[in-house]
Amino acid sequence: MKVETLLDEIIQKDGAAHLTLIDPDSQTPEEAAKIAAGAAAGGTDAIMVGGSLGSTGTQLDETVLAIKKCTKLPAILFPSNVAGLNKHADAVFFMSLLNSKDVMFITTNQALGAPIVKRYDIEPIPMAYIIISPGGTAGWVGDAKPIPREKPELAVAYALAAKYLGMRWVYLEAGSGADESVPLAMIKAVKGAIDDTKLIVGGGIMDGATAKECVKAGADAIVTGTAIENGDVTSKIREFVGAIKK
Ligand code: 1GP
Repeated sequence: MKVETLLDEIIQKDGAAHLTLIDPDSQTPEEAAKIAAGAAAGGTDAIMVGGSLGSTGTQLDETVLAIKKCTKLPAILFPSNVAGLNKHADAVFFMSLLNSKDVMFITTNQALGAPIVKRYDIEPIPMAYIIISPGGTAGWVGDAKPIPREKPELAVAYALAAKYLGMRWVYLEAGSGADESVPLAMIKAVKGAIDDTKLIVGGGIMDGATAKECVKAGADAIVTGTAIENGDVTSKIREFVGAIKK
């Protein structure tokens, strides 16, 4: 089954999906595999692999392979540029950073990457990536003009543009480790506008209660990474999964 179909079905059945983000630059491939296995035991739906810095080459390759060895969950690439592609993954969020000021992150990396995605035969999932203030490293590296937190209408405008361009997924990103996650009013306004286009929310979601609020506001999927960096991965993921699923 296609990864996108699987995610669609999970969202339909459970009300929301949980995605665990693993940055290959943050630990060894063996440690990444342990995190993935722990997250799988906690009930996460897929493993996203990527990061803004250093998620390339051998480190990425060995991390994806190690994750694939220890879990049956789909591994979805979350690349910051063309170097974040890898042939061992199941799918790639084929994303455009719509509010970047640099065409590299809007269409150039996509053009450079598209033939590679085809050659590797990994499933592209079309996604708009929209950086919300503060935006973190992703915002800085991607040369974004982060959307001010009190301007949901700007996020709506970008998300609607994504929908009209045919993208089936929209990701509102506050930045990894952000002090505050994407504002609930913004999530609500965006989901109200894009309707059946899937909405992913990530950045700064540190507990189940916050994840639940994001889903109640309209998020179809929640991404967490930082929250599982210390402590017991399985119980933390269980907290998120228990909070967001029907
Ligand atoms: C970053 O949205 C993701 O791209 C996850 O953010 O690390 O804050 O969970 P956190």
